[in-house]
Amino acid sequence: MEKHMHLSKFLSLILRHKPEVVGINLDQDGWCSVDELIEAMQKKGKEINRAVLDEIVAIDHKQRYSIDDTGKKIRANQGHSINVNLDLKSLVPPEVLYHGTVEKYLDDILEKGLVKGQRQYVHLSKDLETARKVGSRRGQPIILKIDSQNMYKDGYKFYLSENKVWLCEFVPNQYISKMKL
Ligand code: HQG
Repeated sequence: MEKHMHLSKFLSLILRHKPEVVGINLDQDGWCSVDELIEAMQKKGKEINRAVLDEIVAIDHKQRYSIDDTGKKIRANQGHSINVNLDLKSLVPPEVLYHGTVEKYLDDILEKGLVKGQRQYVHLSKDLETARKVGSRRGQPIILKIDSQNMYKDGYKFYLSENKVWLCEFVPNQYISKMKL
């Protein structure tokens, strides 16, 4: 198990979904004060301090969090369900991107396209292995190949998060194909 996994999951909940669980607010760009966050987590009985928080941010294998240049603010790099402005620039995507999911969603996805659901964006990856891991969170993974080159040519926007997750608003079904594994 990853070091501090329980704390890191709680941090994701606060910084992406429900800051209210510890009674704090995020600003419109998703940042909050590191000191306030630590104090609020401590009040909820969590054993956290600045050194532990810095370690969580540093060792996170997906680099889920950023601390700003002043060292005083922290935010999640992607994955939000609350509306925050990450100020992402639209970029030219790789020719192909991948999305990992599971069988039970497949018919819906092939009919309606990939939708963002609770989150702010649909999450895509440049490599197959990441997509496989994302799908595996829910069971036997299914990998979808996204024709991002043609999507981009057709005017769809793609963004790259600080931690290198490709994001878009929606993937229409004509750009999606199921990979034979
Ligand atoms: C599915 C984790 C039915 C979609 C991961 C997925 C990722 C549809 C689920 C990040 C659908 C949404 C995001 C449709 C999409 N009908 N199901 N039309 N369109 N779906 O968790 O991509 O560890 O919001 O296939 O590693 O699984 O949290 O998205 O199964 O990077 O940092 O609806 O979360 O990162 O699930 O995962 P999610 P995701 P962290």
